Amino acid sequence: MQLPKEIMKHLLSLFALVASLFFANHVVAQTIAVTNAWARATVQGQKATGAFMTVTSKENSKLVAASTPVAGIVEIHEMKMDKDVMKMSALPNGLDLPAGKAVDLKPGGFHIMLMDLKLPLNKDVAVPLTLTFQDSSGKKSQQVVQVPVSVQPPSGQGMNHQHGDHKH
Ligand SMILES: [Cu+2]
Repeated sequence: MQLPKEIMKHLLSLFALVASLFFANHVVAQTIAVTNAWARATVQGQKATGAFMTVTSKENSKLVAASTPVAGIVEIHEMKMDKDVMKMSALPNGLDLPAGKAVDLKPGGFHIMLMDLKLPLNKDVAVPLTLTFQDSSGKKSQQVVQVPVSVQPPSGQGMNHQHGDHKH
């Protein structure tokens, strides 16, 4: 069967359009936003510290691993009360990132533990952190985040509560 040339052209451009939309959607769907990242500065001789951030995934996903050249061991930790004692432990199955939910990694809660530090983390430098995510089909992807080092949480973090009584 031979289609007229004009129809063929239209079909081809329609096909290209559908393909590009599919591709664009696919890329957007994979997007995982990492914001407010920071790592706590260390003092002389300190071999471990924590990195914190807010992670929002558009699809159900998991943070399964992290790595950085400045630390020999990097683990995803959870801190919680156990019989009145604060304890932290590695999350064996990674950190769940439910679709559309902003998951906070912060002091006293989830955090990325940097251990066996190769050098002191001085404030005002930034360290690259490679985050490995796994989607619900098991497919892994990586994202590199530049994490600024600071003594305190960056200003604004933890103060983003909405005040309903503002009248401007
Ligand atoms: Cu820890």
